[in-house]
Amino acid sequence: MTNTQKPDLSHLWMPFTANKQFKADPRLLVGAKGMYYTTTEGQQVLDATAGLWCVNAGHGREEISTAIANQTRTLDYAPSFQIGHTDSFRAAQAIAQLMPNGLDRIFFTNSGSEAVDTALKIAIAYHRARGEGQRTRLIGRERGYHGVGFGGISVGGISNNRRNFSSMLLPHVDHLPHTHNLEQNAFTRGQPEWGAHLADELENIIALHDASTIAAVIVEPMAGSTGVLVPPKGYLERLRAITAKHGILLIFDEVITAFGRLGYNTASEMLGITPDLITLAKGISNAAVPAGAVAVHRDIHDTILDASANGIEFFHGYTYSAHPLATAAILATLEIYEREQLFERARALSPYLENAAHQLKGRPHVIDIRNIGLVAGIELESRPQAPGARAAEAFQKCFDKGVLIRYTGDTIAISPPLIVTEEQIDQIFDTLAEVLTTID
Ligand code: PXG
Repeated sequence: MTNTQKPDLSHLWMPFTANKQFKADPRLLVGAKGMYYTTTEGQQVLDATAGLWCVNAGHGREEISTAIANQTRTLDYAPSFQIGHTDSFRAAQAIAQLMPNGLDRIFFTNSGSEAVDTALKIAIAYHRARGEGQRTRLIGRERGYHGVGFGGISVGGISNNRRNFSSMLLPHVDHLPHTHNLEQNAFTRGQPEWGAHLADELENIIALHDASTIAAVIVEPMAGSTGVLVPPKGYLERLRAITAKHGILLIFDEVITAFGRLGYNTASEMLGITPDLITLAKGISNAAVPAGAVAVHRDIHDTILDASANGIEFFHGYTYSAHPLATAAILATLEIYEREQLFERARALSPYLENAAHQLKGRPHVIDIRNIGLVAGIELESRPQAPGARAAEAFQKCFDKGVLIRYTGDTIAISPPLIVTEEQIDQIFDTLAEVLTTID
């Protein structure tokens, strides 16, 4: 069967997809290069979402493909426990160099979900190593997305992801309020002025449970999956101050925000806030091979290692931690980011994207526009009794017009590869503007 013939669709149970609907009217991709996907129909579709927020250097990068191909010929696989391969150390060093000061110990995973669960475990192991084994409580945030492991959905705040498992989530988890508020912040460009005080809710949670029971707070600096929630000015700073005051670790889930999405190595760098751990995935390998990691402050790493008399210090890891194909892809990807100065490019383009996005104000159904770095969220008013339907229709119509957007609920998220041009940004928002006028 050639690649362009349509396969039998019945066997694949698709993730986070309306399977029945999709299979009745499938959209199938067979190729990708630069800013474009190719469909089975031969249509070129502009990728306004960098895949799923992950193909930051654009598709089909030869250097990455070559590195992966060479790697699979020379060392296809190396066990990750008790023995190492040279590029795993090089990749860890290359990642560490992009992290905020001190967060230079790297634990490899294969996905963002695994990075989150790893980070939560490290936080708990750290407190135990310090003789504070009672610090096991974890604090997440409403509307947070931290992947789909049991740890991730427990600290996460997306009720659709939690409902089926509500009686089996991790115990001793609390949630901060989310920061979304249309009355106060609708149509803000960049970080809203209103909302820093919402971080003070952490003091109430601490007062309730006592700091001595709390291991860590985990938040996305910019919440992507839930619909582009930009942190209010001062909000993350306050979370940092409160966690530091009470000896609680702060984990930034930067699976989306790291590697240039906001125009910097990390959101931490952009905002000048240093958490204790950072979770990474997606752009780390340009999504050419599944990969993830946790960047850990060296003091946390050293504390856990020093607490162990001998033998394995941390009973955790994956068959494919630092898989040779992943480390090859990571090294090649980070080299491209550096050589092409793609994070600087994203930073320089972000005012252009901001302007283009905010041009949609006044278009039918648009009740908010949010942006930060090379990300924009356009929130549509939901149809009565049919939340998500309007954005779904916009998605379908944009796709038919050759632009791939992303939606969650009734918020459209735009997050193109960092190689996007101004003309392509115009095409994305012109298409959206046109499509919005055709939707009830
Ligand atoms: N943390 C964050 C902040 C994420 O955005 C994960 C963890 C989990 O990563 P993995 O690699 O296990 O999927 C994510 C994933 C979307 C979308 O369209 C976002 C994600 C995944 C799929 C779709 O918003 N984020």
